[in-house]
Amino acid sequence: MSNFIDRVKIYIRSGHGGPGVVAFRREAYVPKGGPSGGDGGKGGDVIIVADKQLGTLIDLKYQQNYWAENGEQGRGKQQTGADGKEIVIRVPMGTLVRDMETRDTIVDLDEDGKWYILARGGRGGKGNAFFKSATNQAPRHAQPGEPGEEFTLFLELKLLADVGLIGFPNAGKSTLISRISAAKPKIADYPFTTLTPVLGVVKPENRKGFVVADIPGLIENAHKGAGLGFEFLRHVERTSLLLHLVDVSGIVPGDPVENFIKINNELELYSLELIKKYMAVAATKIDAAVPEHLESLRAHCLQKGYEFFPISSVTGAGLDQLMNFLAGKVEEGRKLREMERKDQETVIEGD
Ligand SMILES: Nc1nc2c(ncn2[C@@H]2O[C@H](COP(=O)(O)OP(=O)(O)OP(=O)(O)O)[C@@H](O)[C@H]2O)c(=O)[nH]1
Ligand SMILES: [Mg+2]
Repeated sequence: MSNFIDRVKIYIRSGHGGPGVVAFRREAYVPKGGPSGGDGGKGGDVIIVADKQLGTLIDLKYQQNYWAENGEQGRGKQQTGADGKEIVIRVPMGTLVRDMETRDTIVDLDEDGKWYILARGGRGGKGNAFFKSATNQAPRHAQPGEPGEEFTLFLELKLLADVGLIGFPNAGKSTLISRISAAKPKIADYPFTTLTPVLGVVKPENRKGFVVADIPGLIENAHKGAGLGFEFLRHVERTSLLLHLVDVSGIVPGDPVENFIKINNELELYSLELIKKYMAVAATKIDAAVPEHLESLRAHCLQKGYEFFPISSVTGAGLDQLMNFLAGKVEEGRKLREMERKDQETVIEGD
């Protein structure tokens, strides 16, 4: 099994509250002491937190049960029992917690350090000291603790990146990310070299950095499961734009324009949201280009209104221009989202 796991099922249970107790003081020379039974402790919570150090849900594949401790029962002398220890589940940034049955999203852990209480520990029961009153000086009852909560959850990781690389196997996606970032994915001249997504941070000079996601190649009929199917497209769903890489060197079989259209059809079959995303096109391997391929792709992109970048990850041609463009687009996207967020806030304040 690969180390990259992006979907897991887990079982969680918060701790039960400890029961309150019935006890009476025994003191020298006091024939009958008052009620002194303490309250039970609170059960432990189950908490989930996003950790940017993590990149996979693999740990949760091996450990699927998360039970927090129960609260202790109350003690004599009006002492409260100890609270049960909480459990903290650490997951990669970008993990969505969903209800197992409905698949509704319970929480989106989309920021480092963001946390959420998945199950609250039960309250401890009151001891008999609590029930002492003017009319009942010696209550002989205590409360049981509240039960904890129990859930089966579905965790799904959707990586957070700004730019998603899309293209046929061998289009040169991994070579590009290895050239523009510190990421070092495997590169080879056979299809499906990349089997799991890889993130790389790009930092062009004088620009804000951004994150690029390299995912396994797509082929025609991916929607029917061909190749690696749609398995990894969820990891570009949250990007602000897509960069579609098209080989113009002839290493990828077929006509580049037809290849480009084939992949776009697959994206559309995957989700209408994805195909609506902004897309730019990079013609790859121009150091070894078949001139007609490069020109027919350029003409198609011009006609369809796609921003077009001829590049070579070997010689570095066109890369600065492309990185500048991507940095600008990412920044635009961030500003737009920031504005949308502010708009929403004003609406809430105006309510
Ligand atoms: N001449 C030339 N070859 C390139 C260039 N970029 C990539 N290649 C070669 O193209 C082949 C495929 O490159 P990869 O980067 O592994 O392609 P990929 O798109 O990641 O492929 P998958 O992981 O299989 O989807 C490798 O043999 C690379 O060396 C380029 O700019 N010029
Ligand atoms: Mg690759």
